[in-house]
Amino acid sequence: MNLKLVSFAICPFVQRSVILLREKQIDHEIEYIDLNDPPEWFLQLSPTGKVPLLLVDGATLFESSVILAFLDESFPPGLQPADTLRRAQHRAWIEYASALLMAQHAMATASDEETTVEKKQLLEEDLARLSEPLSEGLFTNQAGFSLVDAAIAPLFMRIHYLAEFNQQADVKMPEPVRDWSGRLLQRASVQQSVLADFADRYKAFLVSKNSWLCAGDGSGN
Ligand SMILES: N[C@@H](CCC(=O)N[C@@H](CS)C(=O)NCC(=O)O)C(=O)O
Repeated sequence: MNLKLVSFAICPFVQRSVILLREKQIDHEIEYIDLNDPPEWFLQLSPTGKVPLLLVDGATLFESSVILAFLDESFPPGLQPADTLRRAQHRAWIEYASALLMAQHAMATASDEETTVEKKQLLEEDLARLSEPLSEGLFTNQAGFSLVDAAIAPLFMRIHYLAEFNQQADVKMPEPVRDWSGRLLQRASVQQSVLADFADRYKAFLVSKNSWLCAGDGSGN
């Protein structure tokens, strides 16, 4: 199978696929595009105008959660639960992780202090909801890594870097969620899922969006 992932260097949704490709050691190519000036061929292929796209022997797949499931099902052993209810629950929490990514993006790109504080609080409330399913072991499987892990790790990475850029961005997480984040950020597939200069690129992106947290001297003031 010939696989080409169409990427934007700091996109968390693309990063999910890269994590899984690395976790499963699947051969693939990556093509980076500039989302500010997307090439015509990309606009022709992507119905939503968004990355990731996975080109599979020339056919086009879009939506990161669909790409994750496709890769998992095509390259055994599978990481999804065999039980249909549990499998559906994993899918549901992957959707939830997408909403969390949007909430974190809203906080990171807020252009004033008041909005930043408000968005941070919303993100913290949403993160707290992960505690219960996590403590019940919903996301664990025999392989020690699930598609929920792949879907949420990019969120934890952005939360981590944003707090490094500005300590006012330090997001409160219940202990089980913080532990989960720590475990995932240690994982080789996660660490190797971004370019070496990811932190610089992420910060430059936020500055370009007029982020209050990344303004000026980096102190947020
Ligand atoms: N629901 C999509 C979201 C993907 C997404 O939002 N990608 C962003 C980059 S991180 C994008 O391509 N944005 C371009 C645009 O909205 O025009 C998925 O999970 O694949």
